[in-house]
Amino acid sequence: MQALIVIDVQNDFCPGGALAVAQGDAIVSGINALMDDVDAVVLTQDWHPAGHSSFASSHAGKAPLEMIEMPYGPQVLWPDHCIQGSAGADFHADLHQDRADLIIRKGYNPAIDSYSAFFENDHQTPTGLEGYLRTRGISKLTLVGLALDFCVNYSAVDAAKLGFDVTVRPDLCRGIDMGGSLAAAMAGMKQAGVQLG
Ligand code: VGL
Ligand code: ZN
Repeated sequence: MQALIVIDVQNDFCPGGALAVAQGDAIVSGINALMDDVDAVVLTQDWHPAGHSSFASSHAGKAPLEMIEMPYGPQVLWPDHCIQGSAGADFHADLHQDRADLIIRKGYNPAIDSYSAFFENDHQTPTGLEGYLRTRGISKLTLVGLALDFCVNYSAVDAAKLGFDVTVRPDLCRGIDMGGSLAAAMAGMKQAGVQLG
């Protein structure tokens, strides 16, 4: 059984959004087409409470893209984005969200960011997605979406570590690419046994 995992194809990560990824909207039609080829479609949705600890605005004197040290390790600070219930947190209007068997939300814990669809950024707190996939007998995953160097990367590496057979389709992803993050992510995914392409 094979699942398509669509990472964070939300308005705030598309052009005009609060944390826009260049050409983030260019992948939507290709993702929709891929939904026909799989047994299950899972969407992830970045879903932060206002004042989330990953927002630069929650830390006096800090600007977006600066780093801070959190109890669980270094954390990039972001502009306010994907606030629960906001238009920015909605899926891109053209994404076939009605095709989703499961929508998994992440980043709702005020104190911990969650890039990965499987674990929060403490690398310990599970989202429940692993159990969902295993109990449905799904062992093969194709990951697409936003952003390639953050949430797609963390999700793919965690999935490979958990023993899933993981493919990332870089043509159906777009990246943020800050300070070489895209090249590092590609190398890290390859190292973890993720198939790219
Ligand atoms: C993401 C930064 C902050 C992502 C989410 O979806 O890649 N990046 N929140
Ligand atoms: Zn976020």
